[in-house]
Amino acid sequence: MVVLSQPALNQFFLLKPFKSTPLFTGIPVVDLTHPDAKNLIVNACRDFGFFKLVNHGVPLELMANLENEALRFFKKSQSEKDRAGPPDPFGYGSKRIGPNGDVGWVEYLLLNTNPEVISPKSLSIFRENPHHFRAVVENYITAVKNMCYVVLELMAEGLGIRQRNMLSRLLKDEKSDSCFRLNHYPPCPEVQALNRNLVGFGEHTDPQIISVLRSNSTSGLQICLTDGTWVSVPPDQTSFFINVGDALQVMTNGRFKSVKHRVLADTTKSRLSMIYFGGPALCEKIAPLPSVMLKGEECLYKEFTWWEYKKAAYTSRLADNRLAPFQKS
Ligand code: GA4
Repeated sequence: MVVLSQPALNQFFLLKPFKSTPLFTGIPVVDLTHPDAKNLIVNACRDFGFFKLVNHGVPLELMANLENEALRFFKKSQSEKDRAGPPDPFGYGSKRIGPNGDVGWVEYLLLNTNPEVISPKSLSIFRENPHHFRAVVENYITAVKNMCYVVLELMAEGLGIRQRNMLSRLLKDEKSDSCFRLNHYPPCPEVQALNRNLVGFGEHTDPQIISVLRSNSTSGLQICLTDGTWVSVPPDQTSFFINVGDALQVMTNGRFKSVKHRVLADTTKSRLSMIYFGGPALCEKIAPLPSVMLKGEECLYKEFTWWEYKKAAYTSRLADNRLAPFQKS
């Protein structure tokens, strides 16, 4: 990534007056092997829309292998990386996020995880990048998906849904519209002198059902608590961080909140994160699940297909409330 001068940084990236956010010690931690995991998950999703998952069973080696391959990719020359872009939406992207003018101090690879519709661009990324990049990505995603099914099944149980696979089936569907993102936030020493924060990835909620994030040990991730306070998430490279997405907020009729989050770039250390976004098939109807609703409870959202929601999402800016048009007045 090209190092920018101070005026250029000001021009392109949202620099906020520096406000130090201490590492927050109150992030809920869920041990996947705990006998009460289902209730811990439900409470965390209700109170934070976010939790840290430990004892998850995904071999740490898979994370390390992918981190190495990703770093190998991001170390390539700009022109080589650009050959894997632009992101449409899949492929390599730098600084520009989405199609509507959002920018951040980040470069990334956005990949489709559905083998049925894996885009030619993703295939060419793997062809041009040997060292088993593809196998390493696939091994990681397979393990994370399996873990995610367990989380969603416990969640369904905790919500009192009789059909355990009510949520996990959406991701197990071979047409599930899930994707995977590798984000690289290079260090930016220039910003230290400015006493400002440099936005790596601006505030947003994830559109899908659930997101599973793993990062290296560089901090930067912040979440917005229900009272509107932003707090920094202490990094933990051996654990996963789980986000509730917009679709799950709708399906639980607002019991779970999709968590607003953002990433600030670091002045000295690079941050590497890998995120699996579990989404339903495009034709899937999203609406509050009758099995979570109480007798007489009003639906807060209109029914829509995942395709309708995605179409609207891609006309939005990152910070927009994408659920607003689907809310019942
Ligand atoms: C946010 C979550 C995922 O990173 C993502 C992003 C997507 C993109 O980068 O192409 C979006 C963004 C995300 C939400 C609104 C639209 C679409 C950029 C953007 C401005 C891959 C996703 O699914 O939605």
